[in-house]
Amino acid sequence: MSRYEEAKKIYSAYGVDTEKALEALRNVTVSVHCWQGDDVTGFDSKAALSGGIQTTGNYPGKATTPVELMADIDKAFSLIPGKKKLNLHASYAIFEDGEFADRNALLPKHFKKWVDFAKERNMGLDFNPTFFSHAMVKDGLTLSSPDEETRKFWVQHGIQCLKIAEYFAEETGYPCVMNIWIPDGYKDIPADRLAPRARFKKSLDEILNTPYDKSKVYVTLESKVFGIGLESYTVGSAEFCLSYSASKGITPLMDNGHYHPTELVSDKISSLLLFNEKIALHVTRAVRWDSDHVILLDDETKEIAKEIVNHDALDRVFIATDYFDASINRISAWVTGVRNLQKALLNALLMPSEKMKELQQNGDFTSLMVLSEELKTAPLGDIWAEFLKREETDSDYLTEIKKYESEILVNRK
Ligand code: RNT
Ligand code: ZN
Repeated sequence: MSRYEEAKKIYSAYGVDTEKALEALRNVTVSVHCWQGDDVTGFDSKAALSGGIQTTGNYPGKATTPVELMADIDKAFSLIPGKKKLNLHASYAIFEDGEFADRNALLPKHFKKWVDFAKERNMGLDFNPTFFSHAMVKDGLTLSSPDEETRKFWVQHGIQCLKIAEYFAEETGYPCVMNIWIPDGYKDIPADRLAPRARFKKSLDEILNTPYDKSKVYVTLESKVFGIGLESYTVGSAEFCLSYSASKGITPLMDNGHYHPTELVSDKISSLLLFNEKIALHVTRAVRWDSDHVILLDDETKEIAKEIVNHDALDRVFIATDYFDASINRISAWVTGVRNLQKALLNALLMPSEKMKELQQNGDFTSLMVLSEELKTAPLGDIWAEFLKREETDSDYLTEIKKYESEILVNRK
């Protein structure tokens, strides 16, 4: 009997159908962030990464052109099983023949190459306006800026991005999730916490009052607690973003690096599911701060996956990755992180969740603990290996990536 067949029997003794789990995992789409490939640099500006986020490390071989980034995405995606979408940032606009458009003048045509890329791969695109790494970020502020010229510039950027998101959806045939995150905040204690938030609210209204097709574009709003250099105050806090999303009928987005270290997104998902038709996630790994380390198969990733699967919410949660490690091979970072998220989902799909809920319901916490602990050593790896095999991604990916590194990456300028 194959290892898969053996493992299937073990799971079936727990009442779990591994075929059903594999089928469910096959249908999960993960929106993979493009910015792992070039340390969040983008192509539209020479400005350093700003906005209180940071990549550390200078591993050789970073993509510096659209052609390189696309090649690296292809390499990574060939080693990642399951369904993928590509998540782009506005700063990844591709200009041709010396043409240039600033963020407030970006047009769909500046993303045509990405659309072609996605269509050739029968893949959807998600999008993000880029409110950082730009000269018009004044005193760390964008949509909440007291300077009207600055604020208007960024409002226009948001409006242009909505048009681009709509274009993505129309061209690819897949809905586009457009996520708004602004870095705005203060290093030190503000005299007025209200006014910046009022301006942010007004700016969001101005962007979202522009008509767009809500069946094609899902606008999400991502909150945060603090950034580097913005330690004391963040305009787009959790309360602001949740309240705004609810009032405006857009989708809240939680990034699990954006909360106090003892606060867990896994505990927040159920509440949001009760009040929202859709919710969105940026899955990352925060080490002491929003450090955006590569996702591991750790307890919180598993618990996040469990909360999605357990509540039958795979079709209600937009799952995206968001991390950027420049200290290791970037393609390996991509592949390892996305695979770990998928492994966590598989782990959740392999739980007898109805039975476990029943034990809780009946107050049998003894049995629940024993079962939960037993499941931790069940043969997840054999089911995962079967998934890779069926998806034709069961090669030794590290060897492939090392080969790509020595043939391609190290020769980059
Ligand atoms: C920053 C947010 C945001 C960014 C990307 C690049 O703290 O997590 O999502 O990481 O937009
Ligand atoms: Zn994020």
